[in-house]
Amino acid sequence: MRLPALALLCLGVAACQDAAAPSVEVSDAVCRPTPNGRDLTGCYMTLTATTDDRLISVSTPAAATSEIHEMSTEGGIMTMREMVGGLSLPAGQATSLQPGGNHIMLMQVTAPLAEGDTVELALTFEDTAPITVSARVGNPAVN
Ligand SMILES: [Cu+2]
Repeated sequence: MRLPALALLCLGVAACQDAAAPSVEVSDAVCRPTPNGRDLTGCYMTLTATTDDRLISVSTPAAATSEIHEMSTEGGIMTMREMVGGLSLPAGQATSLQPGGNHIMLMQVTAPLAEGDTVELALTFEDTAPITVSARVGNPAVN
């Protein structure tokens, strides 16, 4: 008669372990089109991690180089630069990459990106297993 209780206990533990595995939810992934022969563009998305994590790097077949950029103001001029150590993702908090702020920069884009295209972005995190997201090409929603 003890077997059913034991089986239930095991199920309970398995469920707990699944829930505890670090994961990141990605939504609203979008890359801007590359008109006029430009070979660089910005991508944006919202990331929510279940545990404190960091977005370490991004890669895509659509561009030779991808970097995580932050905006900063130096001498009154807005510039962007690669984020040292990646993007911090506090647990349970939606972290947005958006126009005018942090973004993913694709450089040396291999082919022009037009509205309606899709860009595969491979995201690497400190703790969470790598995730590939399909970003639509279009204009990001402005908040
Ligand atoms: Cu940039």
